[in-house]
Amino acid sequence: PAQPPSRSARLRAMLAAPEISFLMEAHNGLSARIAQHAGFPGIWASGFAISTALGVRDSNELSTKELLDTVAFMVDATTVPIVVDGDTGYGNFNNARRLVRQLGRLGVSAVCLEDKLFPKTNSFLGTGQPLADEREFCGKIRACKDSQLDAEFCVVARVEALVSGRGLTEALHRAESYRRAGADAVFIHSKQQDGREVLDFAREWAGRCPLVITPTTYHGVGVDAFERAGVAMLIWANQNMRAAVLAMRQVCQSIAANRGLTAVEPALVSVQEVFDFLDYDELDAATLRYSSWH
Ligand code: SPV
Ligand code: MG
Repeated sequence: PAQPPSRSARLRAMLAAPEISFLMEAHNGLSARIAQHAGFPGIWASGFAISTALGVRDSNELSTKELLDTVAFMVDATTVPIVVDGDTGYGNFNNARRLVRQLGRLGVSAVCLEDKLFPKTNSFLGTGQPLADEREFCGKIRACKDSQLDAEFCVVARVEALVSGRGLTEALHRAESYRRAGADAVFIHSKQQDGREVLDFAREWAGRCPLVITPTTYHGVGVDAFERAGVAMLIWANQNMRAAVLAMRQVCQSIAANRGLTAVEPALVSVQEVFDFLDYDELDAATLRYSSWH
């Protein structure tokens, strides 16, 4: 029988499709499972969200080993494609291509690399955002493409020129260089609120390769505008983590203040729901089948 398309093949098809696709942020096995269960066809393993969930800053405080350990849980918990936020690749081309091979062995479908310097800082911090040398970053993209284990694996080049105030011309120039170096898609990032520069970029880019965006600050713009502009993939980049922070803070404050659970209990999922969601029944069935084979 024909094999179903691999996760990487599905991710590649989503990028190539004429309609827009939506990726949801996840930061561990549970949030990945929740995102898939809600119907998202793919997952964004966000550096910001994974760092935050582990209680460290999105400033490359996490090691690659710690990232890979988290991503392994996310792969195990799901069947949809996962795009991993690889930041700057944790060093030079050599560190980046090793990361690509490690991600490939885990079953990850794509890595996103941004044209900044290691250690990176989150794009929404007011600090300066020094950009990588363009030729050096092109070499990093090429090294990753030359090293991937699976032909369908995608390397997404993230352009930070707009975030660092370099303007549309430089953003377009860099995006074109990264495309020529082998990037399968370009992620154009922006921290404006009106989405204008992303729409301008999309118009000028004119579909040279698939475009990826993350409307964290420009969430007020309806997704139809980006769909009409030809955006291939839209990432909801951090909302699961931010929801978790809010919910955990509220529940901790309430339990501490009330010295009891009466106020929070109605707002919690039951323990039984957690058992159901993690499919404890499967383990019962497997125990019957395997614990005494004859
Ligand atoms: C992330 O989710 O870690 C990202 C996207 O890189 S952003 O935080 O918008 O820079
Ligand atoms: Mg990130």
